[in-house]
Amino acid sequence: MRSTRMFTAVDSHTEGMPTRVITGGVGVIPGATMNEKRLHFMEQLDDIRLLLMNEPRGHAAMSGAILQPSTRDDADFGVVYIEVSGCLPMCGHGTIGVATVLVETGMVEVQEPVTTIRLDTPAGLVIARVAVVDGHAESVTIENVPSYVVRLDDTVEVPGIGVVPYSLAFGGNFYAMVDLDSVGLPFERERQTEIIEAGLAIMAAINSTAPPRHPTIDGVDHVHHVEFIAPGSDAVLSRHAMAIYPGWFDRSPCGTGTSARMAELWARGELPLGQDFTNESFIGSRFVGRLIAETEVGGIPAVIPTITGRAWVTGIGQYLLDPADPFPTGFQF
Ligand code: PYC
Repeated sequence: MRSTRMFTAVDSHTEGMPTRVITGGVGVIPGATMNEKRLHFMEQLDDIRLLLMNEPRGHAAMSGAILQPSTRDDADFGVVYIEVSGCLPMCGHGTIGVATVLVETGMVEVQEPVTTIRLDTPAGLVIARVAVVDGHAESVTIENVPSYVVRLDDTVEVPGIGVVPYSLAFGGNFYAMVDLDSVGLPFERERQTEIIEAGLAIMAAINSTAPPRHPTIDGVDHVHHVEFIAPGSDAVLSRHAMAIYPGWFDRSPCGTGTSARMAELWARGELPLGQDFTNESFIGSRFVGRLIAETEVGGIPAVIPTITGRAWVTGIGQYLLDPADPFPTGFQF
């Protein structure tokens, strides 16, 4: 067996969505902050993401997280999120996966009933509180970065669809929230191809006419997620199909998307602080969110969300690159 690269990983899934936690093989990514590391990785080391996320080692909806030393004194680990579409500033299901893996593998000192892990993410400090019973990570509550609304009840002209009403919010990534009814599609997995096509068209239309820009995080300046809200959803229980660039659905209820949705409901006066909000994914798995504080981001009113979900370890792997492999960066099919 020959290999020019070897990465060690602990694979997990969070409410159905994979997180491949890379524990070795990348080295320390240059950068004074985790966002600088993310930007450096995207520019100089993206081949690693492609190798680990694309087929044949990954698949079209693959997602992961690279562990790094923290760049801040108040955090235990740093994280660079990777997925098929690039490097996210923050990923909720991925953070729940990372915290579960750190506890289950003993990479942190485990305390019962709660192990607190402070994570340095490109979007800011995220605190994970892991509920531990008999050494097992039962669930994880993450305290996310400040989330805020960019626009409420705007419209965008989408080629092939027409005028689409949407709201836009940030919860670690930017999310366009669109009622599925408004694009004439039912909340049915059989219609996933049409839903994805509508999502990609809406992202492209917003990005070409009115792209958002985070006021304090460099390089966070586009929409790659459309949260299609199912009929009957409200500020207590919401169901959605999360369409993600370049063409896949989140299997989990999407932690950063749930945060953006709670920021939207709060801005509408429908979700007060301290009230549970259940968000259900396209496969029926659930996160429970809650807003715990008001704050601001670059002068914009914002809220601090928490998200609770579960993750499970699915495997431990070593991913290799044979020098003769004809697909050193994998491929998408
Ligand atoms: O859980 O935040 C999330 C997420 C983002 C993309 C896929 N999952």
